[in-house]
Amino acid sequence: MSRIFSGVQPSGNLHLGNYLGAIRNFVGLQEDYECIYCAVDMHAITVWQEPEQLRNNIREVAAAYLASGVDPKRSIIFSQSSVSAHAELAWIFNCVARIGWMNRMTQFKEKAGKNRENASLGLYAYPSLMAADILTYKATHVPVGEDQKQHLELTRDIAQKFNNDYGTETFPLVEPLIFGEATRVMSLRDGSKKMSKSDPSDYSRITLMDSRDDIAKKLKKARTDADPLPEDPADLKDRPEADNLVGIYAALANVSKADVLKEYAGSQFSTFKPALTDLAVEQFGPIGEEMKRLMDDKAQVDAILKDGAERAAAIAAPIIREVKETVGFIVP
Ligand code: AQP
Repeated sequence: MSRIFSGVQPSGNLHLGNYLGAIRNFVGLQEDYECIYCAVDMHAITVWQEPEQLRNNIREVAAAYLASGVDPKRSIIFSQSSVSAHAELAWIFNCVARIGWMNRMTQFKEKAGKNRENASLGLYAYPSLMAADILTYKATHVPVGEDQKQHLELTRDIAQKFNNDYGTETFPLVEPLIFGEATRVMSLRDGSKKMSKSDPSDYSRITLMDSRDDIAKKLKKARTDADPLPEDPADLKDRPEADNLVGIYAALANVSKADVLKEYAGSQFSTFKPALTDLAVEQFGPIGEEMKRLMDDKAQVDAILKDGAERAAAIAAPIIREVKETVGFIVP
């Protein structure tokens, strides 16, 4: 059976983009793949995290997986730092990857901003750790949003260079799995920026734990233009904010943008936004409730994370051993 690995950073404010781009798809994949889902806490500390808040955010990611329908008996749910193979393989990959490859990563440029000299070394080496996350388990498929495509290409480059350098077939070349109409959900305040946990404006995103009132308020304030919705999705091309809201509706309703426009062509946003609010509340209401319940039951979440860490470590152990022997380390 092919193996899936994917992760979400526990950096708080889990949002609609994380859900539609990643978490929602994790559930269905359990039918056909062996799935390993991680709270990637070592990635999160590439930018400053308050320790107590981080612990809470790790549980929030686990709760989001569980509340969305990931079954912890069938799939593995754990935190990255609890399996040391990730860090060990990341170091080996730091020695395989080239500086020039890292220099091309657009996410580093976006996240480091203008003050690049002051960014952490971890933020720069992030894609190498991401490659290690996936290849520690020799995963073959990775469900992600569009924004992670470049990092997955780099994972393939690292795997290929490792295999070539050592003359082995150690690592598979992973394939991204990108689903649906909202593979890149944009900010509600600015249709040119992706929806993100770290955006300073709460109004830029809908989070999984938002109440009905929060969702209604945020969608009401969401930036749009003055025109009614068109009939043809192609006419949304130069209307990024409108395109984003139609894409979100389509993804939540599991239909195409064309289907949404069949129903709402000619409507103003004053009609469309309340309909979108109802749809979002219908989907996120139960997930948010269950997340809150789980977050109040730390013992249950921690037990699931512990069990997941043990099962993940058992898969990683022979792989990391093989890699160390290939590199020429003496493995006691
Ligand atoms: N806006 C988005 N649209 C679709 N998918 C998205 N993802 C993130 N943002 C969007 C997908 O969510 C998964 C987890 O992402 P992450 O936690 O690793 O971090 P990120 O991609 O850096 O996401 P954020 O939310 O923007 O966090 P910050 O603000 O901390 O950088 C990934 O599969 C990603 O594709």
